[in-house]
Amino acid sequence: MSLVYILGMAGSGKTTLTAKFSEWLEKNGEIVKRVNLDPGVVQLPYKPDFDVREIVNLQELMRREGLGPNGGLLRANEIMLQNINVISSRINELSKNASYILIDTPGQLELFAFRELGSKVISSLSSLNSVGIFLIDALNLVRASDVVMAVLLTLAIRFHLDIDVVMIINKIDTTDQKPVYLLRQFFANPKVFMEEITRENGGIIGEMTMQLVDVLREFLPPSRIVAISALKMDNLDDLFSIIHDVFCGCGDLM
Ligand SMILES: Nc1nc2c(ncn2[C@@H]2O[C@H](COP(=O)(O)OP(=O)(O)OP(=O)(O)O)[C@@H](O)[C@H]2O)c(=O)[nH]1
Ligand SMILES: [Mg+2]
Repeated sequence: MSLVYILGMAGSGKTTLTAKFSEWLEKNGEIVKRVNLDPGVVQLPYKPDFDVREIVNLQELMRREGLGPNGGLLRANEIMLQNINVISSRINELSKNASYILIDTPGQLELFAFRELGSKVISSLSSLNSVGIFLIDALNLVRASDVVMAVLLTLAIRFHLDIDVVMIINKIDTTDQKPVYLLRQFFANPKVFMEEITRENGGIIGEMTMQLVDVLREFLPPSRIVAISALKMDNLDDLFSIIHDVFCGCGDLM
């Protein structure tokens, strides 16, 4: 049984991927459960097996307590934390009859990845095999410095949540291969990547970024680059394969 946390910035495609990847896994014979941990989502393109809105629904909460969207989100976060045992026991229950559980996380990355909620959920389920998928919108990977930011964020999430996190480029149907090229250079060809950085940023920023790249490469193992289209269900076999590699600690690098 594998627990897959689907993480990413607002609008990166978490909910779409939860719907489409679960459909893909089922077509390939897996038993899949879907969990929605976003209290603010209005409509889901999949039928959740556990929906956190049973505990707290952002729209209702805002109305009831007269809160704005940000205050509402913080309050919803607090209520989810108070109910962490319910959340983890419901997910644990689902794990008894599943080969995969896909967890769709809240729209605001920081709510799950950088506050107490995510690490509490993950540590309460630490007996289950867990991996994080960090979705990056291909449209946000146009410059080498965007790659540095994406890698930094991936590492920050990994440190905070204390699980393996793999970077996945999403919405590849909307761009050319530039995002894949840039990420590949970062891992495979640091010299070319550094040249790209120097072209983009001169002076102190360029110097700082180059030093940062050296440090990041030291802490991030080389990885195959997986670029998918959740919407069009393209390359979901690559996603499946990289998740499998994380769990078995095998697979080819690059
Ligand atoms: N072209 C394209 N659009 C996509 C893809 N994946 C998601 N989208 C679109 O991106 C928008 C946001 O998708 P969601 O799945 O709601 O993203 P999310 O990360 O769950 O959004 P929040 O939960 O609000 O942060 C929707 O319009 C999707 O149809 C993709 O692979 N390609
Ligand atoms: Mg969503």
